[in-house]
Amino acid sequence: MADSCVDIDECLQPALNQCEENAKCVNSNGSYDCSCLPGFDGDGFLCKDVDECLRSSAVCQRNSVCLNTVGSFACLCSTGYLNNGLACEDVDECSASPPCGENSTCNNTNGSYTCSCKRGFTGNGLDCSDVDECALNGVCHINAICSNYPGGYACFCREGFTGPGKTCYDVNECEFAFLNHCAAKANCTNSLGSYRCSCHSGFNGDGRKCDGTFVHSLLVCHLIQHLFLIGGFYKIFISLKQEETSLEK
Ligand SMILES: [Ca+2]
Ligand SMILES: [Ca+2]
Ligand SMILES: [Ca+2]
Repeated sequence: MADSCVDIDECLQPALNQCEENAKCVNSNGSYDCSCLPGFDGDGFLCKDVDECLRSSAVCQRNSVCLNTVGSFACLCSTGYLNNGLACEDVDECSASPPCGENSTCNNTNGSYTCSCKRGFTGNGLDCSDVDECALNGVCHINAICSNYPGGYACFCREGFTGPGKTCYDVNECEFAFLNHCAAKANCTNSLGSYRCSCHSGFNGDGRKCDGTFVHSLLVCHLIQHLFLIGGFYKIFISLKQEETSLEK
C-alpha cells in the first residue's frame, strides 16, 4: 500500500504551504521548502524587505541618492545632477536660463551654483541693487561733483578746476588769454577755482570791460584848450589884418 502514496506538491496550492508571499516555494519529496525572494531577508515563512540603502557598501554611484523600495532599491541623481546614461553629472545651472538676478553673476559649482552681485551692486546675490557711491565720503575730490549711475559713478571737477575727478587742480585762467574774460587793459589774478580781473590804472570798469573815460576826458580837455588857443590866435590874426587894412587906407 505504501506504493500508492504519492507526494503532494504543496507549492501548487497556497493553502497547502506556509511560504509567505515574498518567498519562493520549492517542493520536495514529502515536504516543501520556503526561501525568501531576492531583496527579502528571513526564513521563508517570514520575509522582511532588505533596506539596501542602509548597507555599509555604497550601493549607488557618486552624486546619487539611494531610495529603498519593497524588495529592491533605486538610485536617483542628487539635486543638481542629471543622469547622462552612465553617471550623474553636474548640471550647469548658469548656462541655461540664468537663475541669478540681472545685476548678479552666476557661478556654477559641483552640484549647485552661486549668485554674486556684480561690481557696483550690493545684495544677497539674487537681488542686487546699485551702490550709491556718491553717498559715501571721499569718493571724489573735494572740488569735484559726484554722479551716481547703476553699477558705477563718475567724478567731474567743478568749474575752475581740471583733473580726473579723483584729484582736481586749480586752473590758472591767467596763463592763457582764452581761459579768462579779462579785458585787454586789465590785470588777471588767479585764485583757487576762479580768477579776478582789475582794470589797469587810468581805466574804469569791472575788469572784463575797461573804459578809458578818464583818459578820454583829459584828451577832450586838451582839445578844447587847443581850440581856444587856435581861436585866440585867429582873433589876433583877424585884428592884425584889420589894423593892416586901416593903415593902408
Ligand atoms: Ca552645478
Ligand atoms: Ca552706483
Ligand atoms: Ca584759478
